[in-house]
Amino acid sequence: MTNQFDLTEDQREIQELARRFTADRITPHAGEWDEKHIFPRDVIKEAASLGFAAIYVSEEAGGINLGRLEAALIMEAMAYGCPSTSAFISIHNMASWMLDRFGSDGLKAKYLPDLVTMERMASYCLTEPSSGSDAAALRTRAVRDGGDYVLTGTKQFISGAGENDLYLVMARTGEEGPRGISCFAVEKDMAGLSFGAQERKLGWHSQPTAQVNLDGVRVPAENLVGQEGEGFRIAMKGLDGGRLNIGACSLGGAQRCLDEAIRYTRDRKQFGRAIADFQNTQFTLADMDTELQAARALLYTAAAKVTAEAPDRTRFAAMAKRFATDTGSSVVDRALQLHGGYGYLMDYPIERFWRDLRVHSILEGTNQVMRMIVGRELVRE
Ligand code: FAD
Ligand code: 2MC
Repeated sequence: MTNQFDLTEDQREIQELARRFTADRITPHAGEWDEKHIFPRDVIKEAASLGFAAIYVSEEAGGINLGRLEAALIMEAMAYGCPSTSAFISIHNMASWMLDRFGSDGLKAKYLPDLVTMERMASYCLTEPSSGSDAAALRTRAVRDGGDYVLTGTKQFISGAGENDLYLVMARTGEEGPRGISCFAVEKDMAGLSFGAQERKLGWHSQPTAQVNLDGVRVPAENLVGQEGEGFRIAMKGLDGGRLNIGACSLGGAQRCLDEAIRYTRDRKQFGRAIADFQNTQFTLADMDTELQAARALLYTAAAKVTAEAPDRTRFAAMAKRFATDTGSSVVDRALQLHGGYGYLMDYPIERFWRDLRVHSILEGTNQVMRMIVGRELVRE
């Protein structure tokens, strides 16, 4: 029975690979990336060389064809060094999977070889200035004109905007609501595509965020991903996995802060003893560990359900995202408190994790929207 809850040998191996890569290539530099707003393109491409850019992309398309639990393990491991960089790679994975799963053979052949190596990097464009949580109200239009679609509209808060090479854009080809939405692969240098100024953010400094403006962009009809009207469902299916990964990024970041807090409270002395000796410290650490373990167990269960395409996968992914991101932020906050004033300084990594994890309760669907997804399903007749 106990084996049921253990990782397999293969899963441990991939986790170990991701941990080693993080320790060597991410952790030593993450503070500088944050402080100087450096986008570590080369290190991200190195992650791709390990297969981490196409974790659940099929082998025929060049991916490593693993499940969502393996993806969560990799994201969690990389977030131990830098949640922002790990999350960036997660979004690329989500977009690449959408192309692999729903794109035509021609579209896959055109883009996936460069996406799996991250020779080209991909963004996911759903949010608009007037539609965030209510994503199905989006206004960007795609009008068929001969062999092309002409796209016009604005996408807001797009991760990777300006740096990335391919944009999966959800746009309206038909009626109001979710059924009138289609998904398009738009290249960075297509005429009419431009980017807003880089947003100045609380965290996620190692990756760019900006508006994507589409001003009559002509996109060949073969760049439609899936069928007309399928775009919203494709976008939501992508997010089932994306939400797991964001939750995993919170778990990895919070685990790092818990480990830092254990180390720090053993060293730091007040009132003639290590602050780790105070019962308050031990109780706080105990709660942090307990809550992280609980969040991890839920997230891994949800990941197994998304891999298996279980009927309740969307509800579990939403539950796990909500719980892991709230728990992660709360654990980091307590780690900061245990560091006292030093936790507030950039000399220690905690404040960076505090800032980076904060946005995980907002993006890929706010935690209120996650509750809405879960609650609606619970009371559905
Ligand atoms: P709103 O939808 O306006 O919500 C404001 C508040 O109202 C929230 O607290 C929300 O929970 C609450 N609310 C809204 N509706 C309800 C309701 N029915 N019941 C209860 N409460 C409700 N989007 C992309 O498409 N691609 C990206 O790559 C991307 N990257 C991002 C990167 C960053 C750094 C950030 C900050 C955002 C990113 N986003 C991206 C957008 C993100 O998904 C949205 O910010 C998020 O979905 C919320 O939308 P909104 O900001 O418009 O807030
Ligand atoms: N998988 C498959 N299909 C899904 C689905 C899923 N996970 N979720 C919804 N659908 C289908 C659903 O079955 C329905 O199909 P049909 O028309 O055949 O009945 C259709 O999509 C519409 O779904 P809803 O009726 O649930 O649509 P509604 O508009 O009521 O609510 C909601 C959808 C609120 C769940 C969605 O708008 C949402 O998730 N909002 C949050 C937006 C969001 O997460 N943005 C993240 C942007 S990306 C980001 O932040 C990054 C950092 C990358």
